[in-house]
Amino acid sequence: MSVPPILVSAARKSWNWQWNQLMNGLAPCDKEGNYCRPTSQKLNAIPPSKEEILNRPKNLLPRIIIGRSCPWAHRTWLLSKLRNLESSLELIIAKVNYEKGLWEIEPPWLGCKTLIDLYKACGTPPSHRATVPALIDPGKIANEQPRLLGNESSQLIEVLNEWPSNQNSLNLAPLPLQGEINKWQSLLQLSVNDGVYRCGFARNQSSYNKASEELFEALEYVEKSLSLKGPWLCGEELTLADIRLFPTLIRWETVYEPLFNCSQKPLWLFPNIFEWRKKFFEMPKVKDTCNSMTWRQDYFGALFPLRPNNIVPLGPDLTKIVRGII
Ligand SMILES: N[C@@H](CCC(=O)N[C@@H](CS)C(=O)NCC(=O)O)C(=O)O
Repeated sequence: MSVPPILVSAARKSWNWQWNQLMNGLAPCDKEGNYCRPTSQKLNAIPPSKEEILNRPKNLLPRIIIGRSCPWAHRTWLLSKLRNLESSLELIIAKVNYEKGLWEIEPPWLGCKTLIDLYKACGTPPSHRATVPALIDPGKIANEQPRLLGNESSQLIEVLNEWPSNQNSLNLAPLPLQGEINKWQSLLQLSVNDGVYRCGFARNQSSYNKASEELFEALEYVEKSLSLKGPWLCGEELTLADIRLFPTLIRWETVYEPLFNCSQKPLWLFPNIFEWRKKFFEMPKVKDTCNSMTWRQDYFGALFPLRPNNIVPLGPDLTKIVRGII
């Protein structure tokens, strides 16, 4: 027996109302329905000096707190791997608790089991969102009040690019390329990195269309630029510009295309971008930071209003996706 039209229409209206309530909490928007990412407060804490960091015992080293699925945190993880910071920066991988909607820390660090508790322990104001990535200095002696040194990934990767290491480390922002790196940052941050979220969290067709057009226009620009001057965004050298783009594009087929509707044109139809992504993925240590099953579980699990049936789609592993053999 089919459902009477009046019931369908009532269910639609009621579902739509509930959906908007849930989305108001998850993803604030302007009056046209465009997603507006809450701004992070810039922090101006000064990190300990290079000498001090290299002389600290392991348990008092600053920590970078990340979540595997978070693309913003992924940038900082890549920096710590590519610059061999393992001996001067400790890593904590927080896990999403889907039910409570918060990041958990296991085993607890500085007596804190959640990221929000850690932020509080650092004395951050209650209005501050507890997000990953977060760079925290436990202090140079035990039981000192820890300090949140930063939690804005764009800024943090610049800090980590200068972070001391006892091995020879890459410089991913050489002086002559800094202007170009900054230009890429302005283009990519809004249209691509945040652009995928603006597609996924759009409240109506026109806000989605706008975000999708801007996203694919920016990708066309990246494609053209790589064809004229590759293999990296700024030419011959891998830079922070590539680091900022990779976490978004490596999640494409796994999350952003199916869940955020980034489907205007498949990524494999951008051959230069596809090749760039494969080259990046195949660099030593990069694969260790990529786990597509965790990404699917976290995004599809945590973003309940976008996929209320809780089904996590299956799919091929990343090694096949990046090589285009799917
Ligand atoms: N501006 C931040 C954004 C970080 C961010 O939004 N992180 C998300 C995970 S992908 C988060 O921790 N959200 C938790 C929350 O908003 O409560 C950055 O670029 O570092």
